[in-house]
Amino acid sequence: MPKNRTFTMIKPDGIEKGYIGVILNKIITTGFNIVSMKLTKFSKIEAEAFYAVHKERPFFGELIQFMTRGPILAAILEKDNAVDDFRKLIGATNPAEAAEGTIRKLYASSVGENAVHGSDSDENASIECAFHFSAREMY
Ligand code: FUP
Repeated sequence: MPKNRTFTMIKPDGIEKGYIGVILNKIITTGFNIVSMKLTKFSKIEAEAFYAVHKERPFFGELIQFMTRGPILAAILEKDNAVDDFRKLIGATNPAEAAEGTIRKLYASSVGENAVHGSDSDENASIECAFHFSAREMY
């Protein structure tokens, strides 16, 4: 597989619980190279734009409230087959259904507060990387 890029966030719950270090260690030791990274915070308008695809879902309000309640760690990761391999590393959206050893199994507490985000396609990875990083911040 050629090298490609995916976008991730350690979400506010992961930051609050002090999991930045262990989650980054898992990402790096799995073979992902960090090409961009920043601690940042969504405004309400930004979070609504980032999650616009979920606008009509019943959990949208809760999702926006959660994603804006504290900082996030946003990063661009590079690896062979990055999008699919990162989805495997983070596990199912609901940590109760996530495979053993996955980041969500280890560090998430619920389907809403699930510690990390990972892009679900190459196309969305590009959109999400560009949402948080300018061209000169993508190394
Ligand atoms: P994922 O791709 O695994 O992050 O999951 P989705 O794109 O389906 O959902 C995005 C976010 O919406 C999840 F990370 C958490 C939130 N969500 C809920 O709060 N409740 C749900 O039932 C589904 C998703």
